[in-house]
Amino acid sequence: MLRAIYPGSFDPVTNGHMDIIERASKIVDVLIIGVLNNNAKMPLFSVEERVKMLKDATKEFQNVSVVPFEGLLIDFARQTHSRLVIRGLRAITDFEYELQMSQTNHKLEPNVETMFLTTSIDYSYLSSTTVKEIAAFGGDIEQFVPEVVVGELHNKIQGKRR
Ligand code: COD
Repeated sequence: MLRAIYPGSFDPVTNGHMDIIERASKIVDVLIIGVLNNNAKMPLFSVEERVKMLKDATKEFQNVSVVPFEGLLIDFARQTHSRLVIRGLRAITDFEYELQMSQTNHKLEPNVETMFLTTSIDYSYLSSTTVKEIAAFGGDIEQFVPEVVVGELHNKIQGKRR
């Protein structure tokens, strides 16, 4: 049985992440989405909020689960008995960081491999950061994120303005 983790900040989950989740879930037997719990990164959403949105967005996928994690990614892979780390690659700008991360993780744990799925053309420009910026300026984000995120992001931004 092939178990994989798809780790990230998911602040918040976008349709680019969803595309990777859907495609990866067809390749592996079990896909565990790991949501980084690290306040030093100053996320807009708490880890509980990010996990909740992801659970809602992925509820139709039978072999996908969502859990928070802290500390080293490779320890999370060991704890979940996963042999594979899934990452998405958008542009050449992602490559340097991803290469360094996958090589470091492989040094730390040679039994865990990283597999990259290249972004779909439809989502190659999309990031959580741009979605937050569009929402902050009152733009329409419906085409960029799962339905659950639309309301949560507007509420969060309005709450910050109060
Ligand atoms: N299309 C395709 N893929 C996408 C898109 C898109 N539009 N948008 C994002 N992605 C991919 C990203 O490339 C990434 O692979 C994944 O989705 C998650 O993206 P993010 O931005 O939510 O998550 P990151 O990149 O911030 O996650 C970083 C980690 C949490 C994985 C990293 O910080 C980590 O491993 N932290 C734990 C500490 C650790 O182990 N450090 C040592 C590692 S060397």
